[in-house]
Amino acid sequence: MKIKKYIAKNLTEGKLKIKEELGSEAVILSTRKIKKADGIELIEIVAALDSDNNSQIPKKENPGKSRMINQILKKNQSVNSAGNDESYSRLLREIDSLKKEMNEINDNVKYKYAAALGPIAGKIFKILRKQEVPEDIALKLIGKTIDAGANNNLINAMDFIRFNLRDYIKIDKPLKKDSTTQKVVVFGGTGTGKTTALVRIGIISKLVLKADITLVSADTQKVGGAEQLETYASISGISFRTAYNSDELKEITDSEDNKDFIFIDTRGSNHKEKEFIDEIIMLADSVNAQHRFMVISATTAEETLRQQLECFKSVKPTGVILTKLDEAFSLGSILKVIQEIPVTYITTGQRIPEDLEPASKEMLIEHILPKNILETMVPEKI
Ligand SMILES: Nc1nc2c(ncn2[C@@H]2O[C@H](COP(=O)(O)OP(=O)(O)OP(=O)(O)O)[C@@H](O)[C@H]2O)c(=O)[nH]1
Ligand SMILES: [Mg+2]
Repeated sequence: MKIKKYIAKNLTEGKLKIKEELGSEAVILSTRKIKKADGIELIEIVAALDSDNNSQIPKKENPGKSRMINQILKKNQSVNSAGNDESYSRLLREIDSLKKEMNEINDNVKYKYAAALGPIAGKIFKILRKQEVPEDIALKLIGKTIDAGANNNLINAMDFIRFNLRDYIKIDKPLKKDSTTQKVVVFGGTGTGKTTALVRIGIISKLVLKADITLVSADTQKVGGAEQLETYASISGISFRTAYNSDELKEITDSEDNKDFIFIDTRGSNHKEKEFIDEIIMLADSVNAQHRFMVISATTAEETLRQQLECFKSVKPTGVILTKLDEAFSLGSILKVIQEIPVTYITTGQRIPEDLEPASKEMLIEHILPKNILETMVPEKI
């Protein structure tokens, strides 16, 4: 891990410096404002780059398969050191065929219903599962396609499925001013994009809705957590407060009751920690937060998503902010969440505030099942 401190005039300049020196994989650990002797304000940013940057490492494969491959590799090493070329290439062939076999087994499990569904419905099933659409939803969609007689050819069937995906997506409208002070809490797993999403919504509310707003950080446990939000607030000319517990948060919201919105940032943590979930519930309940946005990264694995949904339900989320759509490979698994809780906003990059949009069914369907999906798939693979 390489850690470096940067001093810059503002966050944008600092980010540029970091990108130039550490590259785009670097992460910002903390930010704080500092004052020079002449009174000029600067920003100190601490950034880090994991030297064993593992973003290129493929997903963990079947442990049994890894064990077998490791055994072969071990064998391979000893044979290779003995200089036996013939055995060496035989072992490489063995590994290759083992990999193929394992891939076939994985496919057979993932696409287990494909053969029974017949040629067209079977292909659709494979496509939906490749896009990570949960098995039960894929089967329901196919059932509907067959019932409607829309499975006579693949193109028509896919259009029908795309249209019917709407039934599995809930959408909510973005925030609007009213006569009350609306309290908005964001919560979710670590690094999902809570703080940046909150800042974006805050800036857009201020600029587009002409709303009077305050940003509050209740993320006081993480080093630099509150400072990150404070920096954004000061750059955007938005008032900022820090709350160390739910009593302080209540005092702040009571004293700011002339505002249109009070946006509350919380710390990210492991959803499996009950203490963390209780803390979020306490914060949101103490101020009667009307909007409770669960922030979910579109890159989250299917099983983690399922667990997060289960654990965060007790916070009574009113909406989802779906982040990092630009980084997601396939989005089908998100259906499990968004068929229950409406998506309000999506984010598609790191720019603040530009990369935030109100959610729409059409756009989500395009991410889950792109119109050109049949052109992009290798025919023999479906
Ligand atoms: N590519 C991409 N990056 C994003 C997006 N949204 C946020 N990020 C980046 O994700 C990183 C984490 O964002 P934060 O807003 O700090 O996440 P957080 O959930 O507040 O993090 P913690 O408070 O540490 O749990 C930052 O580098 C953001 O720029 C997005 O839509 N796309
Ligand atoms: Mg944060």
